[in-house]
Amino acid sequence: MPEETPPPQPPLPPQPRRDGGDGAVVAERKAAKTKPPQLFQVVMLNDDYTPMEFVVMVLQQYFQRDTDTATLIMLKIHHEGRGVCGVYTKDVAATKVELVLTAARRDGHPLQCIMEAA
Ligand code: TYC
Repeated sequence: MPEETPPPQPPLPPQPRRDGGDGAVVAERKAAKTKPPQLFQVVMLNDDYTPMEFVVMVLQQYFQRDTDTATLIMLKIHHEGRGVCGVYTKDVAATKVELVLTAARRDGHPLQCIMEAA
């Protein structure tokens, strides 16, 4: 008996296209590879000799604080022993510490300023 040819099949229903139908390739978004940078707080320490006015000036000049905020931060340091001047990426925090210490030593003050991981 001769082999039968299979009956013609109905056309397949249209398949969903992965390219939006216009042939364009769509780039799928990958998870971001970059982590947000580690942040550091610049902390100023109290001492008995640095004038209050100098500390307020430092907070205004190097940490962009207005006079009222700078005064509040200075008084907090004076009463509690330490206070946060601002929070920055590592390089910016290190530069601010350097600038503050340079200005304090230039004017003969023992002011201490450190950075610590936020
Ligand atoms: N205690 C200082 C004074 O009485 C003032 C002062 C405030 C010093 C903050 C340092 O980080 C400081 N003159």
